[in-house]
Amino acid sequence: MNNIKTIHLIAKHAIFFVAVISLFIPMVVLSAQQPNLVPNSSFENDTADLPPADYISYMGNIGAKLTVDGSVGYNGSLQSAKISGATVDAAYVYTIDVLPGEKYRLESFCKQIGDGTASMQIFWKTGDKWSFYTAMPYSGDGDWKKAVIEVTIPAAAITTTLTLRLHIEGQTASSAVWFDNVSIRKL
Ligand SMILES: [Ca+2]
Repeated sequence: MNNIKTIHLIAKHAIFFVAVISLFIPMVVLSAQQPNLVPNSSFENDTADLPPADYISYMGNIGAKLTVDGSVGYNGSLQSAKISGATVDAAYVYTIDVLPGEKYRLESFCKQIGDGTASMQIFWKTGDKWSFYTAMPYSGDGDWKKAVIEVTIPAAAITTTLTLRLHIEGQTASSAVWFDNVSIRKL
């Protein structure tokens, strides 16, 4: 009887041990990647048909519409950030504080229909001066495309912000662009 109890006890502990190990395996895998500094990066927590809460919405012309689309999303997700009617230009803007020498990787997904040039752009500011700019254009064939930029903040910078712009210019009335799964990660 005691032997049976002992076997049950060992079996119980073995199951608990496996369960604990299995909890740690995903944490070990995830720890290889730095956290995403963009909150609500898939726009799933936003209210559809309103501007995304965590971004500044910029529009260069009256009539541009910048709202969360509740029926379109990257990789089967339900929502994304949409821009339409940007006959001049428009953008979703997100800014973080950074330090000299730091390295960042920025990613986003975009799809567009109709006319217009969509891009993911980054700027940074040293004091009052915009000191750096680069862009990664998307192609406009209606499929989701990924844009990636890796950048190192200049060692000479003193007070610096890094600004991400999800940008579109030159749309016609029937054109639309969607952005989703935005990330800024420290490398
Ligand atoms: Ca999404």
